[in-house]
Amino acid sequence: MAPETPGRETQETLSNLLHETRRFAPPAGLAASANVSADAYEEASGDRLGFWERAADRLSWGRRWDTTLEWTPPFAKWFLGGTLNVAYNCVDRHVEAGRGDKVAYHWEGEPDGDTRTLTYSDLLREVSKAANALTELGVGKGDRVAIYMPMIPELPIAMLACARIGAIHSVVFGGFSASALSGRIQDADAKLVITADGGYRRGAPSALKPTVDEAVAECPGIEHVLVVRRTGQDVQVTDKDVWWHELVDRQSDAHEAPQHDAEDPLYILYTSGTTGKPKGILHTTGGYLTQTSWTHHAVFDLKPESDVYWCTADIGWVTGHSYIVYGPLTNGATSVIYEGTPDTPHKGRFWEVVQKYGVTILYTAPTAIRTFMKWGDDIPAKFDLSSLRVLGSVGEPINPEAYVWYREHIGGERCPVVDTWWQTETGAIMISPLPGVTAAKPGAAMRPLPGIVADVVDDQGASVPDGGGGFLVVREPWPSMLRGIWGDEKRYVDTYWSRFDGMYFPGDGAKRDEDGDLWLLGRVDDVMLVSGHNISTTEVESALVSHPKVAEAAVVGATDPITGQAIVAFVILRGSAEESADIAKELRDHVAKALGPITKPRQILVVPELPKTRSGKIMRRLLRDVAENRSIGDVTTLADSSVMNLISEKLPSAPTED
Ligand code: 6R9
Repeated sequence: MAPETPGRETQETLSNLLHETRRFAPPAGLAASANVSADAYEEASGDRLGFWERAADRLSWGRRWDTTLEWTPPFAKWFLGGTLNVAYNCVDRHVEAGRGDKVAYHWEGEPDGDTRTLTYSDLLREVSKAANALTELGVGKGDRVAIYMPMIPELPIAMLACARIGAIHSVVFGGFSASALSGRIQDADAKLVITADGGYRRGAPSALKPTVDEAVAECPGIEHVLVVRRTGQDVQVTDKDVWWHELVDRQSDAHEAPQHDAEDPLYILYTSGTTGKPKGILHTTGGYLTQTSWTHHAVFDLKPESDVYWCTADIGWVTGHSYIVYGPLTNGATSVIYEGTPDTPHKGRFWEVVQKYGVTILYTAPTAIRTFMKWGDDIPAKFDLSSLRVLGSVGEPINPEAYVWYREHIGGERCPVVDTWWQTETGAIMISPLPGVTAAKPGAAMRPLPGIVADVVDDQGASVPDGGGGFLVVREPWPSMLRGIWGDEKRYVDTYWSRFDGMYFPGDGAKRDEDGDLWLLGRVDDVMLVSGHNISTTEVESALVSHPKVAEAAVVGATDPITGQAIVAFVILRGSAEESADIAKELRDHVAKALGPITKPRQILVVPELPKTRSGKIMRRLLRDVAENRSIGDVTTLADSSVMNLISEKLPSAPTED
């Protein structure tokens, strides 16, 4: 998500307040056998393009490229003249190499006992049949296919079938409304929708097909709707509908994977941003696959023979695209896919899945980690988590306390935690520790990966010195970068490339500490201006979360007659903590002690929940509306809209600074 208006024009630098001294060196065994060692940084800084060429050579190419990078700012083309097939790289080549019996996906449905196992041979058969079915439906290279599905194996199969024939998929998260779906279908001008009757969510079947019917009624360009039968719910069958089991199951399981150009489109994925129409982020094949594959190998230290890898994201978000589907499959990984929510049928479900499959690498989001903290340490303690060896985090800044909790209660203090910064737009991980190399600091994404040139700059675009804060930028093109916004070149240039000359601006604030390590400080649109100081939401939230009674916190700046903006904090207490009368004072003093008196919140509200997007990011914009007593703005991207009522009710009674 990048901002529509790039930050506050008067912004100087972000204050650098948080001091964290804990360090966690890589475990010796992991360091000794790590896929990537410290040399990679030097190798890449000496010859960046050569480094990415070697990463691209980890893939199978039909024809090797002629030109590694053609850079006409801000338009990049990577591996020009090269041809490949993404699905071949993800599936066929492992089968051809004799690894057909290896498990690609252990799929765990939400209802107890509902599981499926797909080997690479199974996947090849299913993807080939689906590719033949798409062809029969008249879908060809360059056509757009909207995919609106629950987390079932047919979802990655549908994506890979599109990739195989060169059709461009646009996955729309299965929780979105009919109008969100029809808007995305129309923007991409898709001709086919792939969906299911429904999926399971919180213990009950939840219908998808009626939403698709409603959306498709607004989309005359849709020729067919291909429907997987998952829940067996009654569906209204229209003349555009085709059942997956009737069409796909009778197809031949032989399909020759054609070669596509390295710059042919692979997918569009819509991000909502803060305002306005969602942006259709466009990714292409060669560069995208190179970087998702290499980063998955490097950042998670994936050993395909022995690891069981689980990324808990929904495939409807970029994390699922890059780190459930494309990255892991190119590397021949064995992955877990879980259909449901972490609390169904009980709050230990994730740990039960880790124990059942012997998960060795777990990749999840800070919002989930903070929820587990809130539920209590005793829940993961009931399960055997000793198989785990690497833990990852993505989606938001991870508060140091949440990081330490994750390391201790999930990782048994033996697993490195990699905090990975990236975006839908960047396609793959950009800034992260390497688990066998980096002595990581809790809460820091540390360094740009080898081959990535990122920096922190001030308002004028000059690098800030060590110890300073400012805007995160990327100075050089990278292989998996977005190639544009579907149908809107101007918006691509305006949104990402106009704030700083010649640099990509992701919309995030960051600081570089005295050692030169990077800390992400949240969206610059959320930065608070208190008595002339730019204060990051992340730092104040992390200070709150470092209090033993707090599990989650969100802070916003509210207009204040004296200080310009004042800090208003919304906190969720840990399971074991009681809400006492003087909790607000206790927390205010705690923040002042951690970060300095200027960051002392004016108000602290204890709330049962925080407003989050459907991908789990806190929506501070809505909290600002509450804090400034405005009517609450657009809530359509909110996961649970009733949360706002619970929060608004709290405000009038909240004590202010005495
Ligand atoms: C992968 C993904 C991108 C935005 C990004 C930033 C935030 C993601 C983060 C992080 C701090 C991390 N973000 N990872 N902030 N530390 N490790 O989440 O993509 O949904 O497009 O969101 O998420 O603000 O700009 P996307």
